[in-house]
Amino acid sequence: MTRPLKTVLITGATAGFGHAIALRLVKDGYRVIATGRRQERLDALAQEAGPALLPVRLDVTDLAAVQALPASLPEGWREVDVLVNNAGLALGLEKAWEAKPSDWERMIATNVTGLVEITRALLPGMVARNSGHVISLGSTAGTYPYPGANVYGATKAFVDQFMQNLRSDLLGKQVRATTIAPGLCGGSEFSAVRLGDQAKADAVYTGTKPLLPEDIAETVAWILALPAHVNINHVEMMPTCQASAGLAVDRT
Ligand code: NDP
Ligand code: 8X3
Repeated sequence: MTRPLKTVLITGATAGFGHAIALRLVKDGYRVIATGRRQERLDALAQEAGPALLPVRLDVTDLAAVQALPASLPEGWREVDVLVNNAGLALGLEKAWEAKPSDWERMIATNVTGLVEITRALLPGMVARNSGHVISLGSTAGTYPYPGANVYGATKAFVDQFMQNLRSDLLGKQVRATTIAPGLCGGSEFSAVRLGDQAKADAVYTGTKPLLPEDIAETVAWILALPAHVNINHVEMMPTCQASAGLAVDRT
């Protein structure tokens, strides 16, 4: 018999998608463990969401803290049914030979190592209970290359392949695995973090009608609400104003 999915842990719930997912899932009746590095943001979210949300400070690149997390959760919150691997970032848009090695290292540490380590920390409990769901944020950048996406896009391709491989490992278990791969999405801190400049970040969305964090939250809510025998493997979503626009040719 499968238990109802109840407790959701979200990484990177202090802004953007994670924040919207946390509020949406509390509204839908889940209990949410909201994590991120900025304590004041976690406190504000807890205030807004009420007692169904537990704020827990967590840097996913702090591997000791990630490994200690399941046992450090308060009584009654330790059985995490759903993990939403959302924490992640892009840094810079420079060509590969101009990019900062420290930016590459931070993207890999967060988007790849942090994601696999927290999955590794929470998956054994799901498998032991034979019930659970891991949802990870990939990106269209993991499928469609573009100039300056070098390591960021590669980390998101990793996420998608890791999740597909999890599905293979989980065959025969009642534990689901899903990647959500959005394209252009505004209303979050993503571009400000990437470009380090709010005006440049705002310009990314000028003249567009991008996806919004609430659209991602709606997708997560839909995936979780599906019957237990349905596994959504991969969702790619773009705003209507975005599409793949063909290969480029150098004619110089
Ligand atoms: P935001 O920058 O708005 O939010 C990122 C979140 O990740 C913040 O809550 C931040 O919190 C958290 N975070 C960053 N580093 C760490 C860390 N080391 N440990 C814990 N938390 C961390 O971005 P979005 O909401 O837009 O992006 C969310 C995810 O979706 C990312 O994985 C991103 O790559 C992906 N994505 C975004 C798209 C977009 O266009 N916006 C499109 C496709 C995918 P804090 O700083 O408090 O730790
Ligand atoms: C975010 C979408 O196109 O900026 O992952 O890489 S994009």
